[in-house]
Amino acid sequence: MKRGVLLLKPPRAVGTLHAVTPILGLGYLASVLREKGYRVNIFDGLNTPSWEKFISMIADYDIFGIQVFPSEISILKDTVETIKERKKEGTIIVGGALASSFPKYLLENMPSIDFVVIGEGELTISYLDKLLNKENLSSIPNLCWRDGNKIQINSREYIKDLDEIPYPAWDLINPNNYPCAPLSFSAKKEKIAPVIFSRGCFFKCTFCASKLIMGSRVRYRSPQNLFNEILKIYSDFNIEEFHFMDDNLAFDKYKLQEFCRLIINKGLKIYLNATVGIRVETIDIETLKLMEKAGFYAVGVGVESGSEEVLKQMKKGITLEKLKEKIKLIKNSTNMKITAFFMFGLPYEKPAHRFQTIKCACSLPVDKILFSIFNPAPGSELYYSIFKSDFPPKRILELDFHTFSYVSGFFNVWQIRILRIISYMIFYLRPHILKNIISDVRSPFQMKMLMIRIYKALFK
Ligand code: B12
Ligand code: SF4
Repeated sequence: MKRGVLLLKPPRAVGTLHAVTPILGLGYLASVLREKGYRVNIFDGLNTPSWEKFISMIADYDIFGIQVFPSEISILKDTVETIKERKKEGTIIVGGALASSFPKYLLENMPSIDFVVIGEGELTISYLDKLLNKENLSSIPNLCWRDGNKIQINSREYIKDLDEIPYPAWDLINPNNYPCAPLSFSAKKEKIAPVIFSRGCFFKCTFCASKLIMGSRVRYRSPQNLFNEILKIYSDFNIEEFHFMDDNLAFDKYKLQEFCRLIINKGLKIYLNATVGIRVETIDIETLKLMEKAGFYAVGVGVESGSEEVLKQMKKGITLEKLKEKIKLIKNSTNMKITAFFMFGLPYEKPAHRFQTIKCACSLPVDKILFSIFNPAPGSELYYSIFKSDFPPKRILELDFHTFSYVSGFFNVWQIRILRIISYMIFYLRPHILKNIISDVRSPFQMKMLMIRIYKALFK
């Protein structure tokens, strides 16, 4: 057995984030490392928000792989310092959304970090032996490292055949050890497992930086590969509900249909949720009917704005008319619950556009709406146009993705807050919508998460 690796997400109090679900990315990396003979463990600081517990684990490991999100710069600093104080000779590798956006910044400003990995980590981590021996580092894909005084950023590669990577180490991210706090808030079952069918997104929305991690070429696993994984989780862990983390699950409707047919033919009784969202242009009645028959009970749709002009400016790649038509199609041909996602405070948005958005949100035949506050995601087109030469911005440590870190010229913070509260009230204070939300609460923990979401929606 080789040296021990601890993969971790820094500890964070419940309530600082709106969802706590098995940490899929680290699950994938753990499997690859196991195949290479390493002893691996995962500490998910979102599920176990305890610094004491994290500190007590450090001594048992030599290599630390940390996942960080865009707003976690200061928590990352505390985490790497905590590790280095207790394990001087330990190797620290950082990956995830923040690492993919600011590799150079992290290596320049945090000397305790040994390596940064951009994009998908499986490829890089499979060379861990070489990496630890500092052997031909320039040949390791997606690796960022220090070469004397220079920072080297190796070429980026994406996994070509997703069926070649092993399933996540589900025993280390066992869904039974997680509370019922999915991204979508609601679930049919107490325990859910996140799964991902495709990686990458081909669209170019100006506010989004997803391609920095998974690239712009959409790659799917084979439907059989996904189906087998679901069967395994179902039989090994007794999990009957699966939430899709794909940026665009329906990009290839034929793959989605094939997966649905596998479930239907097997007669598997499971619940499925396209929680992150589907692009609706590919969706037709046949696909929708198959989805519902296979167990999909909810889908998310990114509408973003009620203004045709704003949709065009944000390069959404679809018209409002088409979005409305497809949402109606979902509503009229299935019983699936629909959540529509909107954005508040985009730089293009003038006061009239905001009112169009509120009007549109309240007129759509959907069950839930979510108004995200626009924050310039590091790496997105808007991020570069807003911060221009100041990159990464001096304010990087202040970038907080839960409150406003950027306010466009047309609204001040209070105007956006009040408009958001009013919009939520208009939408949610309708008896049939309220009844739906209340019936989704299945446990005291879920009630707590609902309260956190309401608090954030109103005051953050
Ligand atoms: C689930 C999810 C969450 C969950 C995470 C729960 C969890 N336990 O993982 C929650 C709700 C917490 C969350 C929050 C946010 N999220 Co989020 N989230 C996702 C989502 C939908 C799926 C993540 C996932 O499981 N992917 C599948 C796995 C396989 O990929 P992965 O996690 O990225 O891991 C791979 C690589 O990143 C890398 N990697 C990851 N960690 C490590 C560690 C090491 C050591 C190494 C070497 C490699 C490595 O290798 C992994 C395997 O390939 C993605 C979209 C997507 N499709 O990925 C968005 C996404 C990651 N989120 C995003 C954003 C913007 C946010 C928020 C800022 C949103 C907000 N306004 O609140 C917050 C961040 C809060 C914060 N703390 O900063 C963006 C990031 C964009 C960017 N580049 O900045 C994404 C890409 C969505 C998008 N389309 O824009 N999110
Ligand atoms: S918002 Fe969705 S569709 Fe647009 S680029 Fe990002 S992942 Fe793709």
